[in-house]
Amino acid sequence: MYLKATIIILIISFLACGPVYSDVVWSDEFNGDSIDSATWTYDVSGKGFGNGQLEYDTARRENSYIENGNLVIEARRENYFGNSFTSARMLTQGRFAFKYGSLEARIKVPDTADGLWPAFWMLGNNFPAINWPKSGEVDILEIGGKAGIAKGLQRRKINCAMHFSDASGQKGMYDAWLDAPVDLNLDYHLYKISWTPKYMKFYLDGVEYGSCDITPDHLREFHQPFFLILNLAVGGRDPSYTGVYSPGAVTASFPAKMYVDWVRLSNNPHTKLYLGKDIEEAGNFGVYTERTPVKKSLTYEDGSGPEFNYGTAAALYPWNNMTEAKSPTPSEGSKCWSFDIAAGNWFGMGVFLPNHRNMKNYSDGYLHFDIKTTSRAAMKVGIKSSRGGEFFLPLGDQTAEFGFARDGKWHKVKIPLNRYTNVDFHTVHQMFMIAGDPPSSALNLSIDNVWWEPGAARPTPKQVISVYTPRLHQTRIIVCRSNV
Ligand SMILES: [Ca+2]
Ligand SMILES: [Ca+2]
Repeated sequence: MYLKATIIILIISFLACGPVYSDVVWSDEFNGDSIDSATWTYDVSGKGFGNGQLEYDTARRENSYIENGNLVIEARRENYFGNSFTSARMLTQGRFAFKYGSLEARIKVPDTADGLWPAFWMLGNNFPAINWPKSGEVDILEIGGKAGIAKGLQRRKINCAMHFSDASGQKGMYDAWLDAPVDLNLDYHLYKISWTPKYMKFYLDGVEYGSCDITPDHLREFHQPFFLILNLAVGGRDPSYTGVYSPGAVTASFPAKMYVDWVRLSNNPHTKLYLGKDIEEAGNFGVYTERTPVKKSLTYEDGSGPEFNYGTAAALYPWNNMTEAKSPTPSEGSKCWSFDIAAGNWFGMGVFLPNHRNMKNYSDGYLHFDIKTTSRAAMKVGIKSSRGGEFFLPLGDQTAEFGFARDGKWHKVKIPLNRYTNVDFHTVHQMFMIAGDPPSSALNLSIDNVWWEPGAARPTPKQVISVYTPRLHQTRIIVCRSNV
């Protein structure tokens, strides 16, 4: 009787002691009609991602789609812009990231023999603004590697891996390998990472096979949010994971399909979610303003602090040939940026964020800044994103395009942000760049009052019709090119 009461009290106090962990706090079940463009975007490239991968990764429906409650990534053997294969590499950067928790996926991998390399993995949210491997990489599942091929175990040998900057600043790596008891391409299996402030542990079907202590100081990268990647790579030039170096050496059957039934994140007491809709900026956004009414502003550091790479502050980096000059009277407030630029050498600077901002609400808005110079030198203004790329727009030479004039007075420039094609506005990490080719004579350039104005809200498209922003003319360009 006494024992029973104690047990009941224990149960009651357990239930009353706060949140219950191991709840699924985020998932993509892939049970809808189409891939959720609010969660997933694409790396579109045929350049091999530093691994010499042979495929061209596309955002086409042929290479990724929903079927019977699964995400399917389909690799094909076909000529595409000079590559011999196509596939897809899907990411959640700027849409979904998390820190700490248990992330598990139910995946049926294709028969990898030989040359296929399916992966379920993550990169640190500050990639690529912060260089790999300092940004951190975590591979939850890789299969199809040359170590398996050498032993005839390419359908069973899997690994997990972590890439980081080690205590001496060199490339560091942890990995663990497992020979599964069955060929993994025959059915779905569960691939999981359990991540706490103390460790990362890796599992196949609930059985742990890898564990790494992440408490050493030099593993700071594993205490920031990570975003997810699902992809199906084909081969790669030397050195590569598969050791299958040429299209002719790829013996796997095509089309090859990687099925993902679901991806689920369960929480622990330290879990934090970073959902695109929660982190998107709204209202006028101050890049470098004092009095202009803005909802939020960047704060600046010099970029040298130990936590800068993982924080939200910005740094102004003069890249080349821009020397701080005595300020003129600012156009706004009590300070401005002013630079002396020498003749005969290219110049450039940027407002750098190690961690991107979600500026999706500004893709149809405006970039505003005040500028003052007498120089006729060629100049261009740019923005850079972590996905997609960077884009520089030339400022009119002697004209008043966007409000720019070169008469030595302050001018207010207003550039429509939809001129910045190829920028993923979900992941902007250079919010204002200005650069130019070598000028024929020395000049002074002053800038002030830099801010972003949002555009009118647009409905979210049901399907991904272009990769980074739902802008129809980009889609037309892509269609034209693929018909050539
Ligand atoms: Ca499903
Ligand atoms: Ca100012």
